[in-house]
Amino acid sequence: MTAINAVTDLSQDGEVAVLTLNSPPVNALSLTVREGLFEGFKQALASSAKAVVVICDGRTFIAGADVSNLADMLKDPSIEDIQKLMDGADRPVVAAIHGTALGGGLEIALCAHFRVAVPSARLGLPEVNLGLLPGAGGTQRLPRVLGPQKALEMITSGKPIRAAEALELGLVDELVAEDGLRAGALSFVRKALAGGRPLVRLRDRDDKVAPFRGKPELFETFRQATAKNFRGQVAPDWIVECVEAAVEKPFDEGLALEKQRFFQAAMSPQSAARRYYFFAERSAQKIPDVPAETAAREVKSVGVIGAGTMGGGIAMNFANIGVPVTIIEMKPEALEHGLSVIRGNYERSRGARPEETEKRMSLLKGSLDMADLKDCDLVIEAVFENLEVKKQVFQKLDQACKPGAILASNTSYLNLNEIAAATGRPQDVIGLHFFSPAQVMPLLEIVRGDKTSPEALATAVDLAKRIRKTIVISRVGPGFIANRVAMPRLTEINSFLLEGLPPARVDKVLYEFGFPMGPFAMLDLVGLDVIADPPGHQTIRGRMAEAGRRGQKGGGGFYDYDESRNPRPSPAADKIIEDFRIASGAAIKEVTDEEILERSLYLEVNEGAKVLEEGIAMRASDIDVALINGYGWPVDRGGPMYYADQIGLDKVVAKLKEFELKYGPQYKPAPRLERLAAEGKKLTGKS
Ligand code: 3H9
Repeated sequence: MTAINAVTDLSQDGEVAVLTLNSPPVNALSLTVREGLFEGFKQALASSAKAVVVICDGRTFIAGADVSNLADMLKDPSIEDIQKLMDGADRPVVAAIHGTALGGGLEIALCAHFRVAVPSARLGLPEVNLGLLPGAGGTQRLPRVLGPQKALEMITSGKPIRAAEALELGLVDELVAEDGLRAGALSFVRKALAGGRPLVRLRDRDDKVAPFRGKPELFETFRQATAKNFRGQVAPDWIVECVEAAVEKPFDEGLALEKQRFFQAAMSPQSAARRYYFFAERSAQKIPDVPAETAAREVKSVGVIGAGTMGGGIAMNFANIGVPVTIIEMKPEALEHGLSVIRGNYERSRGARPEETEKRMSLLKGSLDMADLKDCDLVIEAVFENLEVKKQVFQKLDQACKPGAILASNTSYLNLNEIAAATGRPQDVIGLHFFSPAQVMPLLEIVRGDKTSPEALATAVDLAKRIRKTIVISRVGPGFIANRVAMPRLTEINSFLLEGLPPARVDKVLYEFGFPMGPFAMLDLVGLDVIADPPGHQTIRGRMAEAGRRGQKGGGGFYDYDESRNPRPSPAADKIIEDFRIASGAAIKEVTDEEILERSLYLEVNEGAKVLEEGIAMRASDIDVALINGYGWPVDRGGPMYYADQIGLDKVVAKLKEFELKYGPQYKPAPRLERLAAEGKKLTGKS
């Protein structure tokens, strides 16, 4: 075996050269990796070997470009330099794939003549998730294997496909035994040599694209069908343009266009924000004082207290991964109703097969007796938000549950430390704050009480990954992270109305910024009666609810709705707003769209700075992860903390001071924000 460099080896197995890459964690295409591959291919092709296999050690095949250092991609050798060697090879080159062949990794594999994979492997071009498009020939070679329609779907969705599907589609030539990739690849290449199998250079293939030449309808239809999904994103349109070029133009012209678009995308603020988010999501899972090797407890069965909307949704998360759940209610009718709502949710979910619904429902057991929780490894309480009630529930849980069982509360607001103190095992008490609907929303705030043990935290993180939630760790404080940071913006809408701003105008400004909907449309969706007005302080939302306008679910809200829940302006709502404004003596103000946006967003930035100062969130980027996944903050903007850094904290603070004078003390800049601004620093760390 010859070491090519620190991460690449070249060995000879009979007449086959085996180029092995080992660059943990995911064999990303850093400069060292590219040097190893380039030099390795050069040597293998200069040797007497009759074929070359490229394979990776560790958990995965190459997972793509090194996203932590994209600028480094400009240094030679480039991926293209490696691909030219592969394309020019006069003997079979085989990519042996396990784990994930993603982005630049799949683009390297597409330059091999053949691909073999283990059944658990997945292949994809996920660049779009990072605001990018494939930049090493993916948009040109994939359509030449799959045809343009499937290639468009794969590249614009970014979703990897499984090895079995890849085999069916001809993207993979053979599946080999799960634990025998190297042997399988060698045997494949020997068969190819013995049979004189012709080498397939994808850049030369035309059969899958030729039938679509001169037919722009395919691309136009695709653009129209996906326009809404890709609202505001730059990369998807360029992907369609490049795939169209793969059909219409010679390979090298398509490649040149792809390269140009890739660099444009890489320079875009959107891609910078999405790459920031990629690492933010991963660092949010790390707890500095809980080492990664902390043993998580095994969770094989779960209990849920409360079969309401929240409890039912929580239970579904576990049934979906095959974990049995015991659901406790106080009354048989409530239990029956809760279980039937869950069944209905399963039946209505897309692509639901009756046998799947039955399988999941069979994992859910209802009970009226807490003693039935005695064998559960974890119990999540989801009763209504009342501290005394929750304390009583936890006292009972402490009696009913076995030692070592984790007792979790789904509280969205209350003091977890007080709840934990009601038990004799505060070290096992934790907050698991799901967002509604719990079976759909991606965010899970894991709330760490003062006495929560490292093992309980490690167990919660492990479990959250199993149910595929995006995690943020919060300390105890009212509203934790997401609700607390989002609240000032949602509270300020009352002032907007008092200043005479129509709900539709405010909603439009925030929608155009990238939120899925504006605050008024969101309140209508959630229900105007969900939150009570604070004592002695009536809001227009509260007044609407009193007047029977509860939102989409009944009576309309800030808008009226037709049967298909399409909103339209509501004279009745406008009258309530106007009467309220006149009664309160508030004067109409001139407010620009820019001010609506700044006031809305900077209130969140300011609250985020307070949450950081108080130590509720560990990092600014955790706040961004929480708001993106809990409140629909557009990922293309990176979240409120990142966004403020891009604007410049000095500018944000100056505006907050201006708004404080103009609109009131709610805009007073947080001390941490002022300090960072004065020091020329950023919330997200780097200055
Ligand atoms: C591209 O390829 C462009 C080309 O078309 C053209 C170029 C010219 N770079 O997610 P995990 C780190 S764009 C750097 O926790 P999992 C990650 O931060 C790229 N680092 O594990 C983490 O580090 P740490 C297209 C990366 O098993 C560790 O690896 N490719 C990269 O749940 C483990 O990650 C993609 O978009 C990277 N590319 O999932 C693939 N990937 O331990 C992005 C991961 O310090 N990656 N890291 O926190 C993924 O989707 C998942 O990481 C993967 C593993 C499925 C691979």
